[in-house]
Amino acid sequence: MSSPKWLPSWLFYDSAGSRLFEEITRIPEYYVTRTERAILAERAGEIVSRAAGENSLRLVELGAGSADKTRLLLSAAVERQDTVFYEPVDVSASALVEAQMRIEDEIPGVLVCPRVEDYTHDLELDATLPTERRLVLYIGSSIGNFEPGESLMLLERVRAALDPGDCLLLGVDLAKDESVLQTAYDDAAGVTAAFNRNLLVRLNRELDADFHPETFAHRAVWNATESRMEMHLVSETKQTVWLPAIDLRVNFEAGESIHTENSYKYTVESLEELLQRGGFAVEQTWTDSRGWFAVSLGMII
Ligand code: AVJ
Repeated sequence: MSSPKWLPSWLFYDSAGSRLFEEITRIPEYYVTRTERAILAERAGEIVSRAAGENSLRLVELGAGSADKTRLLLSAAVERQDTVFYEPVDVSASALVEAQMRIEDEIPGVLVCPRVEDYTHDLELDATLPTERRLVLYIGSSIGNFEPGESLMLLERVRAALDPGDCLLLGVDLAKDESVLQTAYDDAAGVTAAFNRNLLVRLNRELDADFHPETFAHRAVWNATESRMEMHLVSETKQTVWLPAIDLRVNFEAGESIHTENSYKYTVESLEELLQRGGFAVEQTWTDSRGWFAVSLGMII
């Protein structure tokens, strides 16, 4: 048993967890989604024409479409060209089918070509025409869940699947006042706490475990040294949990935590440095008026 205890944050996203995250994006304290959306609403045309240059654009998204944020970019692309190919890449076939139906229905001119693939392990894209460029979207601060070394590897892998002239649009949350971060990850309505505890509910269901989720307190902590928000589940009592499906007994001291998530916060400088180290030339970075979120366009030279 590792100490301190931890669980990987991808475990959050079973169907209940995905629904809870959708709910988080709408709570008043969670500024992340609406701040990025505001940047894209203002800048979509600029981003798309910057990425396209004189060429036509094919959009690729890592993840099955961040709903209305992706729509802003697709709509901007459809205004420049008759047909826009959109390739969402996701491990979940059902999420891809849903994205395909929604987008083809809502934005005439977009043709969706879904790819069931784990982009954290390998990425293979359709070949492009000589007059076509790719714009890969990795938005929503999804990269924030990766350790710095993993983020770099991910960008290098994306880069390897691209050709000169292709672009990556990377959206990251920026470091800011601790109290803003704190309330964003520990909201008054307790939605984030439910999202965090849902991990234990999932282990109960899928591994027959006997966690009592209500005996684990939700904690959101700003780690300034690492520039990341952390989420923890803290056992309020000394207890033992049994996970029969994997034949494991786990002891908790009162006050002992399970580290469930890191959400890295960048600066414009650290974002641009990451892109450059990943092999992209930074074309431009856009932020909102408060400087809370940044979207940066990198190009393969
Ligand atoms: C989906 C990874 C961008 O880090 O802000 C929301 C997940 N965790 N509230 C984030 C999350 C707690 C979210 N990301």
